[in-house]
Amino acid sequence: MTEFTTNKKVLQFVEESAAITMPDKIVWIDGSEEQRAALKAEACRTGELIKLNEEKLPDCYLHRTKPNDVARVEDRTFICCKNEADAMPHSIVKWMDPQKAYDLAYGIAKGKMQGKTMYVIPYSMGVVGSPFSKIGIEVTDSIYVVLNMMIMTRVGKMCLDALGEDGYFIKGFHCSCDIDPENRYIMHFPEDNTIISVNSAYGGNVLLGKKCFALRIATNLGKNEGWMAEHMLILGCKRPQDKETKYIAAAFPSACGKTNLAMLIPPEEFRNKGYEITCVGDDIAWIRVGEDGRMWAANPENGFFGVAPGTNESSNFNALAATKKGTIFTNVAHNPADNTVWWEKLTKKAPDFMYDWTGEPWTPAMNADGKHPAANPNSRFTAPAENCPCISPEFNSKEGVPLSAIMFGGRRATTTPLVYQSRDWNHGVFVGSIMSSETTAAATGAVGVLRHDPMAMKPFMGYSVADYFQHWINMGKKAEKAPKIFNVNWFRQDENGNFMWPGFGDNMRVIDWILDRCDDKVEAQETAIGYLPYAKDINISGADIDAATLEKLLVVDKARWSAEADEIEAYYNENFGDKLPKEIRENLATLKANCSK
Ligand code: OXD
Ligand code: MN
Repeated sequence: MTEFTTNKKVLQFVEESAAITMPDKIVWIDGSEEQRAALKAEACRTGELIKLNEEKLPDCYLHRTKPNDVARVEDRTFICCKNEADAMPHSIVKWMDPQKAYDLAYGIAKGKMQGKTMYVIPYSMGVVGSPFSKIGIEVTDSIYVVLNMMIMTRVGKMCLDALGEDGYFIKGFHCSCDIDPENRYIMHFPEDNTIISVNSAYGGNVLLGKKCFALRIATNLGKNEGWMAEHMLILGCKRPQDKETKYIAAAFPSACGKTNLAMLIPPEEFRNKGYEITCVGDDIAWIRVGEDGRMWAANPENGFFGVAPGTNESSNFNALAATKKGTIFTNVAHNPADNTVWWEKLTKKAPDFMYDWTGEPWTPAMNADGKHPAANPNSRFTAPAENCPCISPEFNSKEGVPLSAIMFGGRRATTTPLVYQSRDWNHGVFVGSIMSSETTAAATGAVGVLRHDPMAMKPFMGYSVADYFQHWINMGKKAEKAPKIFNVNWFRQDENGNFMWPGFGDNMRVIDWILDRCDDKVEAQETAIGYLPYAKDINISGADIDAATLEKLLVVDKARWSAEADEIEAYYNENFGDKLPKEIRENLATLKANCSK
């Protein structure tokens, strides 16, 4: 029994978890600073965390995972519902019978917390008391998980109070076990609102509020309750010509610059005119249709679990600033000279001597061939959102923010132009469904391989992808003033493999066109794939790009698109067959017809 709650289902979940894992003791996380300080001290004592330079990085810590446990494991991620057809077709996550899954996972976790403490974390995704908020209870044997959850979510007794005697919650069961990659499982039971994670300690697999709850379980909740859970950043854009801040949600695959876009600093010319970007979220958006017919979005998280390599003063000043206090760094390099951290591209020159992400001595010469970076390519920072200098004043809004536009974008060296607008909502859903992108280090497996990633949700959809497309179509019908849908590609390359678009802050120039389109303030050219800007309407003054290159970025090559359409058709047929919504198939037919004209 505990003084924390009388909710019988919570108590039962905790008791049952303890009966399986047999911890020496159970500690409830109350969200207090005292408890947090004690946990940090204990983790430093055991070596789970290394305390960093208090003057340069106050209240910051370094953590190293096992080398076999540095990314999400998509091929070991399961949706476990009774009827396989409810989860499938799913192009990446697998299905398992729920009873088989419970037996397997609980068998693996049996007795594995002996000699350890089981922590019980009550947390909320979303501002407690808002219509978006959903409560979770995660049990874990890892202090690292507790401390990360305290940054990434809203943790404490208020979550139990919000649940009351009988409210429903998402059960999260995490047991580090032996960090055995052969017995690593990330399992989701949407019918029981349960998540199980065994044999991992890497964030994306164990901070169960994030991908597991806020995306895979939440997509199911959204389908049943009529809202959407998406892998999207949310940004606010203030422009001198607009009366109000406009909001955009944007979906990109992992490690494709969502955090950078969400915290963008506009180019000087724009800043001088009064343009400003504020960040509501960098990874996940929960979206509901408001009474006014607009779509309203909220970020269910409370912190940033960002990719460290590549983050620096110029690529993302705001993210770097957010990591300067109260941050946990995972798998970055340790600079013993001043007890700080380092990762590739943090500074132009690497320090002369460091410990790499595995804790081994490292010098820049060891990485002459680029194969031995000091920081793991998927190393991360977990930083409180409130640290971010450009955090939106609406970050804690209970209603969320109204969306003017939705953007999709992948990493495409060819074919996809800098930006285009869909003809209507259903065409926009089609545009999201055909997203493909080159793979990154955020998941295990080869990097740089082009793969389909519909809505950047391929690894995160909690049910059949075809049903998920249908849900998008239904949501468009429900929202009388649905946002306009766009596709962007910052990653187009020239014949020599150089990026053609400067990206980062200059993406403001594209956002500006997008918002003008939302207000019908600028004409566009109708092409085979949708509406494209006239080059004159993208303001490139002061940018490191010439007019000829911009023209090239706005070309729609019908031959390439025709080949792309054939490939999309084959992908649809192979993966979704008859389950593909007719609206999507119709848009494919239009694309094919347009390309052959
Ligand atoms: C993330 C991811 O950590 O997408 O956000 O992998
Ligand atoms: Mn992500």
